[in-house]
Amino acid sequence: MHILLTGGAGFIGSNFVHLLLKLRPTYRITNLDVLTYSGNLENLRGLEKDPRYTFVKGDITDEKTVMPLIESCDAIVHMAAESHVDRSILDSRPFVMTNVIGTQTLLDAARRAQSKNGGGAWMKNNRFVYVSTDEVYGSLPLENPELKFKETTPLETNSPYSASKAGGDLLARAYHHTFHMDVVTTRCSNNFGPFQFPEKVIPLFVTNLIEGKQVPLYGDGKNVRDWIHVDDHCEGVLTALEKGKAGEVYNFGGNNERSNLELTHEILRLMGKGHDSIKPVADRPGHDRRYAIDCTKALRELNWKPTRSAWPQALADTINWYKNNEAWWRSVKSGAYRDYYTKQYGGR
Ligand code: NAD
Ligand code: TDX
Repeated sequence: MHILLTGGAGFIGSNFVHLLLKLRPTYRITNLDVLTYSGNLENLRGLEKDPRYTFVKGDITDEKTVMPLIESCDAIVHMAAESHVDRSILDSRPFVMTNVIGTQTLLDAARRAQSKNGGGAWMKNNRFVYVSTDEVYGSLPLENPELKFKETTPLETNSPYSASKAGGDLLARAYHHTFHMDVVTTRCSNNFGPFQFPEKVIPLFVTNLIEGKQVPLYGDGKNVRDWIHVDDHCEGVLTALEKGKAGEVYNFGGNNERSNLELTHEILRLMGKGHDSIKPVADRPGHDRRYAIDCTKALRELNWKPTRSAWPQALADTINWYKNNEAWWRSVKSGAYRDYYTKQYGGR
């Protein structure tokens, strides 16, 4: 099996590459990534000489780049995206370009591609996995803790990020319906783990605390997220690729709901810091209140369940990874990140 992975130099993509080469030693993987601020080849260090792995620098919106790559692979796992909600609030255009036009470019190239070795239309025998997010379902109220997102929950996007991801979901659905393409969509909750860009809340807070800084908590801190370890998500994507049914959507979550205040207290406790390290800041505009995922379909149909997400151990291991990999995040924080945050938020 030869997989074309998009966005493999990012947080989830690079973890997917490492996991796949470990779990499926006979698979080959080609990583197509344009290396935006969040793409980092350091995440894949050591793989340069692995004959099973190839890196191609290129943009998913460029049809000339993607077509030959699709024609030489057996499946596509599409993860490339602009992924940060706060950035989408400041400027939504790159989100529409990559998350909508990029997804359309890939789907359309896959529809028109020929299989390698003259095997007819690529889409007849090969699968396209679209990696989406639980944010496409919108927001749940805090008052009804029993409510969770199911695959049948209507899409009700609130941020430019989630709207652009949902554009991809709808295109993926349409290409299955109209052209009978073998498309499977996955929707996962908030990931944590190694190599996450320190603009997302966990690596931002952990690295700020190592640097002796405060952590900027948005609004009243009561917003809830369901945290899943990135390896559980990556295994979910792999099972969707191997066992999912064409045209279906699968939710993945960690069964690990926490308010941001609970998350922050847990990080402070594990890092031996006090409440005075919290800096309350203005809320994110349009901030979704609660995400919670019902992943019983993935358990029932894919035999998938999260096994590495349980706290406090998984969170403590992640904190230790950032403590042990200071060079990685310091170089990230001193470059694109610093310029961006200094400009937008005065360097918090
Ligand atoms: P990330 O920002 O860390 O990585 C995104 C990668 O995509 C980067 O390597 C970047 O260089 C690449 N990329 C961006 N635009 C591109 C383009 N036009 N062409 C080629 N490559 C491009 O993001 P992540 O957190 O690893 O998220 C990966 C995927 O998973 C995204 O589709 C995201 O929507 C989805 N997702 C993320 C989470 C989460 O908690 N992080 C949860 C659910 C779903
Ligand atoms: O400085 C901060 N302070 C804060 O209180 C940041 C960056 C975030 N937060 C809050 C906002 C959210 O309620 O923490 C929560 C998590 O924020 P993010 O890490 O930015 O994640 P979120 O907005 O929930 O989106 C993430 O999960 C779904 C990913 O970034 C998406 O790519 C994914 O699709």
